[in-house]
This record gives sequence, C-alpha cells and structure tokens, in this order.
Amino acid sequence: MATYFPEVGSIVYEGPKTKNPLAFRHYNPDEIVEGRSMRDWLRFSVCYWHTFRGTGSDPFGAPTLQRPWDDGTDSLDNALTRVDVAFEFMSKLGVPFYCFHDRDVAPEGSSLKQSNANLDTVVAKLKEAQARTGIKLLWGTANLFSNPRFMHGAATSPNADVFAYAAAQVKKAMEVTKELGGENYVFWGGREGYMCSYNTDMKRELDHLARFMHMAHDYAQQIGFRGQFLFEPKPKEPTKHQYDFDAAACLNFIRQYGLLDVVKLNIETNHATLAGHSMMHELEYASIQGVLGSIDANTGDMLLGWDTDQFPTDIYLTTQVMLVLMKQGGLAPGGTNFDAKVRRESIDPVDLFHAHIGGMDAFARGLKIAAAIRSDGMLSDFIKKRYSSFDNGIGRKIEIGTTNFADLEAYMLQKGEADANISGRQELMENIINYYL
Ligand code: XUL
Ligand code: CO
Repeated sequence: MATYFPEVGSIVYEGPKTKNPLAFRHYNPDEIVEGRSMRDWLRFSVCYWHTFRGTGSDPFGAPTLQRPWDDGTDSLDNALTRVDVAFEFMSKLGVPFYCFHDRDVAPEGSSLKQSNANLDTVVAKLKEAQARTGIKLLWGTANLFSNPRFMHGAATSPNADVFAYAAAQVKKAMEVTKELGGENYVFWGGREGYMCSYNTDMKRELDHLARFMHMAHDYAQQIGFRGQFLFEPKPKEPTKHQYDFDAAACLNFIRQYGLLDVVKLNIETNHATLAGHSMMHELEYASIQGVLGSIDANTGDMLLGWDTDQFPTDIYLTTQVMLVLMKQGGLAPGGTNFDAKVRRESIDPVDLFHAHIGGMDAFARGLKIAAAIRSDGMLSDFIKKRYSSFDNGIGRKIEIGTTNFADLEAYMLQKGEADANISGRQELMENIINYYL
C-alpha cells in the first residue's frame, strides 16, 4: 500500500526530555492516572473535516495546504484515497477514535439517492479500515449547513421540503454511524438560528427543531442505534443568533421539549469563548446537570473574534478541562475530539502531526496536573470550608428545606448581623494552580 506520510513513523512516548519533535513527551497511553489509563481518560479523536478536507483557503485567499494525495476534486475516487490517508495518519498517531460529517467522507451526488450511494461506497471502505486498524468511530454527523438548500436553516428552515431533506440526511447518517459502531451522534445546529427578527417566527422554528429531535430519537430506537445524541452549543457563526447559544440555552431547550433523557452536550472551547464564557464554565455548567457528554478540543485566539479552531497548547486550559472531566469520572462514551485545523501557513503534511502531537501532549499534561491538584486536595478543601456555614445550623436548614422567610427573619432579628465574611483568597487559589504547572 502507498504511504502518504513517508517521513513519519509511529509516534511513540519518549518522555519529557526527548528532542524528537515527532514523539510524545507526556501522552503515554498505558500510563495509569487515578486508576485509569491515559488512553481511557482522554479518548482522543481526529476530525475528518479539518484534518483531511481542510485546504487552507479563507475568505480572502485560495487553498495553500500541500496535500499530494488529493487531486482537488470531489470525486468518489479521491474520497476513497482519503480513507487510506486518514487511516495511515491516525494509525501512526495512535489515536483510538475519529469523527466525520457525511459530506466530509463522501461527495454529495446530483440527487439524494446518488449521495446515499456514494456514502455507502466510502462507508464500506471505512468499515474495512476500522477493522484493520482497530480505530473506532467516536461520532458521526450530517452536514446540514454547506449546501445552499440549507441557507435558511435545516430543521428550522421555513421551507418544509428542506426540513424533510435534512431528516432524510440525518436518517442516513445515523444508519451509517450505527453500521460503523459509532458511540455518539452529534447535532451541531450551524444554521439553526436566524439573521433577522423581522422575517423569523422563532416559536415555530424552535417547535420544528424539537419535532426533528423527537423523530431522530424515534428512528434511533427503531433501528437499535444506541449511540449518545449530543448537541454542540455555539452562539454565532454562521448565523447571528444560534438557538444552541451555550450550554444553558441548550439545556433550556432540551428540558422544555422533553429531551432530557435523549440529548447530552458536546462542548467546544472556541464556541464557549465566542459565547463569552470560559471552557471551564461551560463544562462545569453541563457537568453539574448531568449532560456533559463529549468535548471538541481546540482554542480560539484572544485577538480574533471568530472561530479560529486552533490546536490547544495552553496547559492552563487543558488543566481546567481535566479538572472538570475527572470530577465527573471521565467522558465515555464521549471523547476528546480535535475539532481544530492547522494554520493556512502550516502547509506540509507533517504539520498535521505536529499539531495533533502538541494537542495530545497538552491534554496529557493537563490530566497529570489535574490529578496532582486533586490528590493534594488544597483547592477542594478550601471550597469545602468556604461553604461550611451550610453544613449545620441555619445553613443546613436552608439546604434541606426546613426553614422559611419568617424563620430566617426571626433568626436574623435575634442575631442582629450576619457573621463576618472570610476572604475568597482568589490570588492564593491562582498561585496554587501554578504550584503544579
Ligand atoms: C463548527 C463545528 C462543527 C461541529 C460538527 O464550528 O464545530 O464542525 O463540530 O458539525
Ligand atoms: Co465542533
């Protein structure tokens, strides 16, 4: 078989002192952290769209990336070649999972029937490659945003035929995800939102989206697809107002439309920051409500206000992510999917390796640092103490619901003034994190 990355062998763990840029310094898949292997804590996944379909083009310029195997067409032959490229890359990198949109892996045809047939052809090859390499599908999804038919949305389009088309596409994408043993199925509502309030019936659009999700769930039940459904919050881009703005907005929709047992969340760093949140806030918010299902690992740029989808290298970020993930006991059946792309100036195939190695090492360090912080207990002890006024006395009564406003008034009238506050020690807390970095 041809090799598409002849200059790269298998990427292995060589430890922090290695000078080899094509080796892991921290990601050591079999190393045990808090009773579980790094491989199982992190469940890394490569995304098909950026890594194998990214060209480096941007709104101002043409493709830049050198991809000698790609003939630049959307032909089926080219798609089949890409499967070999993808599995060589992922095997050498040593990731256990990958993710795709239907249209990343196979070309859209001149009719839905043709598109489905194209997908079947490529899926057969993906299945064979999965069996050969042991690499598994973390999640599948349908691209309901690129084709012009989805200009007004998919499940929230004012055009009922577009809703029907989207349903047919998700039906097929779910079938192939099941066929490939996918552990999750993602719904990112890229165009499920709107640009202008004057032409939009928001109530109807949200009702339609809920109908769509219930039908998707019914169909999954019907075919015995047990993968976890995941909404992926994002506040804007491409639309101005996206219905899945952030974890809180998604949860409100999920609750309101009776989907709590059906849908969890796939939280992406650069989407969190576009919504004005930190990744840790979004993860914590989802986790405490039991809906943190998976993550899209990347980062934005502080100086750019759009979804730059860069590879994560910031150890503070990965530490914060791992603190939340470890607190909830991991992510399975979700994983850590690198929804990230190399910069358009990073033009060589080997840059794909550097990018993923850096992201995997950054997460492995975050995992080790978070484990050290957890085992030391300084942060958790401080938080416990900070809320200790609720452990007994009046605080306990508030928490267990055995008091009321009249009682609390009587308590305070008698006491005269609240107990003095204690310091929040934010600077000390920030210093403590630095002890471990
Ligand atoms: C877009 C994005 C998507 C989803 C899958 O910002 O993150 O690629 O992850 O549709
Ligand atoms: Co994403």
